[in-house]
Amino acid sequence: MAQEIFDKVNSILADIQAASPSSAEDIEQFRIKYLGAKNILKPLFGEIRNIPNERKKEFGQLVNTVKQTAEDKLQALNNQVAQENETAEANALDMTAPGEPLNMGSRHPVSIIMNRIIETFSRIGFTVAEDREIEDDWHNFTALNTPADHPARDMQDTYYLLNDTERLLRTHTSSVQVRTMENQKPPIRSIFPGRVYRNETISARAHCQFHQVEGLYIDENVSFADLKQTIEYFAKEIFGHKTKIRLRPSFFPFTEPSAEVDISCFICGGEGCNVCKYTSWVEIGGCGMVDPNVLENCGIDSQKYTGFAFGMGVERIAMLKYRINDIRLLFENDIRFLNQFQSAL
Ligand code: 2NL
Repeated sequence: MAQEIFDKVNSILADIQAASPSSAEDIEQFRIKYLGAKNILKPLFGEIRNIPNERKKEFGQLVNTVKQTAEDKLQALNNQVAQENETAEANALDMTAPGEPLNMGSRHPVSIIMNRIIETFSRIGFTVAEDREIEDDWHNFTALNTPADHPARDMQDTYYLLNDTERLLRTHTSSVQVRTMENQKPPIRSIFPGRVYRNETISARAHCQFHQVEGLYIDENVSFADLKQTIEYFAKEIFGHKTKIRLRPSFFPFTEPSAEVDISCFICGGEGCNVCKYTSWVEIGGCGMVDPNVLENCGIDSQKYTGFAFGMGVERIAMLKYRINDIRLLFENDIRFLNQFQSAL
């Protein structure tokens, strides 16, 4: 009688060891059968009284072995299923699928124009110089013949540093030209691109920061004719070869004589339109012969050397070329605006 019970338990143990449920459902059936609340070992406990005392301990150990075996098997089966799921997930990644296309960026219109200006002057031997945006009074104003009572120096027009009124945000890249003249001997033939600041009320036409390219050519016998030829070359390269230029007498503290640079209207070609305000001419910058005082301030012998200088606002050129009617569009970085320059590289 007792032996029969032992045999039964042993056969259950053999069944557990032999079992190989594979689906989640079969594993659950295995759990219910051997470890569930109504597992098949339970009824055997009732028969424990039929086992002689000297074999009760042996029976207890056997039943524990059966339970432990079932638990270990279940654990192993669950681990295996988890592993298989992970592998299936990894296999779901199709390594041969084509990649997601990268979003291509585009250059900012100001950068496009800036690069074109630099390229254009590079071709006729101008090098590029850059320097700091926080300047001192000397390099931004004094060396440039700009007297202390000049309106440009007013707190209203220039940004000064709070605790240091000697320092300011440069209002033009002429400050870089001063530094170049102080540090280099003529001939000097360079352009000076960079960001500049003016204390303006922001509107469709003005901003408190913008970009400039200025230029400088100093050597013996540099003449106004050289200036005019250089400007004409530049205007034709940027606005097309039919472009004409007009130099209109003007005033800058750092040049004498000075002139505003106009180009023939590249929109209407002289018919009259909104862009040229029915004048046939569009202003693109200013220029002049470097004032001898400025040369002397920078340690250059004004008896021996002459030079010309010019300057233009890059935003203005970009707005003209791309027909942009509000300068703020160039600083807002609205992706819908910037995306329109994808192909303008
Ligand atoms: C404009 C006009 C100009 C200059 C910039 C310059 C620099 C030195 C000496 C002499 Cl160091 N001149 N720069 C000269 C004439 C005009 O810019 O309308 N800019 C936006």
